[in-house]
Amino acid sequence: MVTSLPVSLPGLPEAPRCLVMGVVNVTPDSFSDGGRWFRAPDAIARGLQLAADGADIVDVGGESTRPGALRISEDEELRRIGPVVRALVAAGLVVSIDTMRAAVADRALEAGAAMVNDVSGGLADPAMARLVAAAGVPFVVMHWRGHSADMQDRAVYGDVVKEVAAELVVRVRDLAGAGIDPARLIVDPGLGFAKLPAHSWTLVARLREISCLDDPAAPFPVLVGASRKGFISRFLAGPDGTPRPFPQCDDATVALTALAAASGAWCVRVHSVPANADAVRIAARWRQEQAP
Ligand code: PMM
Repeated sequence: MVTSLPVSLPGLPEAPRCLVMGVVNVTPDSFSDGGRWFRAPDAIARGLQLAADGADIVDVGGESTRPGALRISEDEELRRIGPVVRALVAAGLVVSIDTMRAAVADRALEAGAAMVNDVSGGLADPAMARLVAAAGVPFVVMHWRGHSADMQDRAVYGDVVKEVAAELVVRVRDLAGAGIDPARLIVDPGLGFAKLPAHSWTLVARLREISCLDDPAAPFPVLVGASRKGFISRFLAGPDGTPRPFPQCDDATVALTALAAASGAWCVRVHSVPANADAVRIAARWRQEQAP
């Protein structure tokens, strides 16, 4: 069992289908679109385009989390995201802030962001849980084992689904203990984060177990970030073994979107929206026929 759609989360759209979150990386070096939207006017234009293409939520991030990435300062992160969040909120978009820092989340929420997407699930900054609890906004708890600089050293699992679920259970309990209403939590398997390609494939194929964590009667909404990830580009490598360049992985991302949405994902986080927006609608129609 996964959450039945629509899911009601304060400040976020409700739809009887998987939602589409469009990505605006205000970074010079992100995994998949490095540098294209680094200047604020370009990032704002990109966010508006994603919404025009059908994104339900626009996710703004100022810090790259590509494997091996080093952290930037808080001031730099604030400088990158501030004008972009303000402009997209002013344009009426539903904005999510992708950050591991409470101060950055705070500034974005003040500017009108509707949710916090923390790839560390609140582990990187001890102030994050209190901030989110006080704000009462939806919070994405992604599975995370450490910062990008050396996270791939931690990609060691016996049973990846059981271990990711067990570690998410601990996060959910800690966050609830810090005062966050569990009904505002969204879980995310963290594809590519301390995961080898085989781990990401297993997780994306078994979203139901991630949704349910330790209680099949109380599933969580699941966010899936497969778009342009390394496990796709490596799987689609050319005959000489060269991974397929990220921008050419969008068709494959759409295929995974359809599969994730058909298995009940609440939202997919994607870099290019139009075909993914079609895919979630096709999946919803498909699911209608499967209802008992
Ligand atoms: N992946 C990236 C950044 N933020 N947030 C969530 N919740 N889930 C993800 O999988 C995720 C994320 C890295 O991707 P990018 O730098 O290519 O956008």
